[in-house]
Amino acid sequence: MGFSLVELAIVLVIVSLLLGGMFISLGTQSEMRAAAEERKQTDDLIEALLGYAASRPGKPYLPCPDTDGDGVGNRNSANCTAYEGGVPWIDLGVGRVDAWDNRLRYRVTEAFAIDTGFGLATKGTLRVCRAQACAGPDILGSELPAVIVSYGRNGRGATSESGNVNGGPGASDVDELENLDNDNDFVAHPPTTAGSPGGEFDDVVVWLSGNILANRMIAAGRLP
Ligand SMILES: [Ca+2]
Ligand SMILES: [Ca+2]
Repeated sequence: MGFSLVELAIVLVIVSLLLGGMFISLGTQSEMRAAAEERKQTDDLIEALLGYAASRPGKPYLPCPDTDGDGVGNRNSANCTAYEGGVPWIDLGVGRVDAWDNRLRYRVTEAFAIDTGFGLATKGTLRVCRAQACAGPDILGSELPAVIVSYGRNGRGATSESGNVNGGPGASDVDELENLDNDNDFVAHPPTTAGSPGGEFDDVVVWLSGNILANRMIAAGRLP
């Protein structure tokens, strides 16, 4: 009794398929864990922004972006040096790097970051959309005070932990490019592969709603 060569070949094929399946699913599992970790981290960052605003002396305001990579927001007297830059992780106490060891991006509306404080009538200028064109039905949030971006597993365009800037997205990856162009609009949607309408995309984008910010400041007795 023994295996014929044909039987042996069949067994080998089955074993290799099973092993291959196992490795793929382990890889996918660890990727899913990293993505879940990242969503949790960015949610914590929004909470930290709310806490930061509530704990300012005088009227509440949001931190400035970190423009020199030391984790502290850069302020030039009352105003920020720039309104987009790194997450000021020292000021916030969270968010030094994302789940893929790249630094997180932070954009804030000028009127919310000025250290004389914002009020209940202050409006944000930032928008998050499902697509780069940001047409009416694609708008997920507008008049936003702040947006935070993790550049995802591919990390394209992100600044690494050691301060190097990674290669950027391709010319057709318009949704990821929108999250790197230093303007008021950002794109958020589930990951897509190359060749999709907005190109390859894996960024994790979260935003602070003006209404949630106002509500928390009222609840904390800091506004009106
Ligand atoms: Ca990305
Ligand atoms: Ca943009």
